[in-house]
Amino acid sequence: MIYLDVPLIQTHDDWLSAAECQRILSLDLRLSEARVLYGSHDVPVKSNVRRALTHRFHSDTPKEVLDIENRVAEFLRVPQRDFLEPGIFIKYRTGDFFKPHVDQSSSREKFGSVRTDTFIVYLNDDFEGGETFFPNYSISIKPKSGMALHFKYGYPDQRLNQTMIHSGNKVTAGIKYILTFFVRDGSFTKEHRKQVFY
Ligand SMILES: O=C(O)CCC(=O)C(=O)O
Repeated sequence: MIYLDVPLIQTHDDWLSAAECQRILSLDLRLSEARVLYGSHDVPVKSNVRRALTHRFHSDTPKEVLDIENRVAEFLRVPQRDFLEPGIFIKYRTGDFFKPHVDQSSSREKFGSVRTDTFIVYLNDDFEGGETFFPNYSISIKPKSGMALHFKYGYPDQRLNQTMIHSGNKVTAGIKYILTFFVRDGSFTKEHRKQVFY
């Protein structure tokens, strides 16, 4: 369903099957408290902007997740496979949240590229709260198991991109699980991977 054309906000029902969601949820992943990059030196800090547990896939990416990464890259027609950052698994416990923020990274100098698109796959929906909300457009996406959310902010007009503020609303009961992918406008190398925190 297209919620907005420009900047694009679109969902795709049943992007993953129930069995695929289950397979990801049953992976034995090492999770850590989410951090964010802060300040002009991109220092990783625990932040009151978000509370969640995350796992960023690196060289140990299980085949199930690699398959999904490849599908995301094909689906979004990224010009090169490494324009897609490796996936991030996010677990929001009851009370966890991601306050309004933008996903663009300010680090073109550090990474040689910036993010242009976000692709979120909701892995379950047996919880309350946890909507993805775009306050500037009053668009609220209610997670559905297997559904993907794609939104863009790689337009030439930076003011337009800045309107793509969004939040992961507080989970008020149960646990929410998602996979998040970011597309960049250039290669994201193994060296870059070591420098990101999420
Ligand atoms: O959890 C959500 O619904 C949103 C996640 C998010 O904002 C992000 O990963 O940038």
